[in-house]
Amino acid sequence: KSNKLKQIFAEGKRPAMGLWQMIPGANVSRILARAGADWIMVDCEHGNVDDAAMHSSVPVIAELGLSPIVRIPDLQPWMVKRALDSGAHGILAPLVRTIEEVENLVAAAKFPPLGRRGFGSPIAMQSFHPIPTFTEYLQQANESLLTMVQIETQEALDLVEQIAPLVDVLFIGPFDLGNNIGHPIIDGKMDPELDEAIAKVLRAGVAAGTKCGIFCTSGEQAKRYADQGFHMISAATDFTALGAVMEGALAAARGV
Ligand code: 3PY
Repeated sequence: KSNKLKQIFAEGKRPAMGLWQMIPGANVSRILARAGADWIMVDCEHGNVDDAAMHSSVPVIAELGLSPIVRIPDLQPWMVKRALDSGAHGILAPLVRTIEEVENLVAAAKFPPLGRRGFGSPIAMQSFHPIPTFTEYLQQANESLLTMVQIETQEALDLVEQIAPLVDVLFIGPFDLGNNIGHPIIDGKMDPELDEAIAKVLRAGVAAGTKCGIFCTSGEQAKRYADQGFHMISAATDFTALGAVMEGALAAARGV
């Protein structure tokens, strides 16, 4: 119930726009949520967000009506369990390389008989409105919680048509994808081969009926991917955005 991101996907009228949280704290989550996003990525891979910080951010985002999504640090099933038990509406797994890894992640995210997730979800249930009963949560979680993997390695790019039907979202990490296919992003410039790799992921997603997401570093870039048909796009990251605003204020104060 009330998984905003899933609802936007189901309506299919517009892309779901998100913000990226790397700085820990419920107040950071609150500011990002009130900025008007549809979803917030709580980044436990590269962000400074540990298990306790994840547990304080995820409920705040959900209570404000957005979808909290957790990027897990690595591909361990227990990380999927912690993220979903904290109340995340979905998980994003970085750097997948094999079908087996994807299948194991999906199994970790689903209750039996579809998967191997353990049941103990009173905290997770608080992330939905109205709060479901234990039975309702159990009955709805497999269908409602979103599984997402990052397509950002050569191996995952080669397998993308096979990965697409297994997950809800193929999410491109353009920096890692560029690095891993031998065309790193330099000074914000993307090689045509990286553009083609990104287009390939979108084609595979569209063919399979799987949503496609991408990490962006600016609203302008996010708009370009929205125009191309991406379904889930991040527009800014707290750490970078905060620095840019502070720098701008100081420059203005100094008249430069
Ligand atoms: C990438 O661009 O590689 C990402 O995963 C964004 O954090």
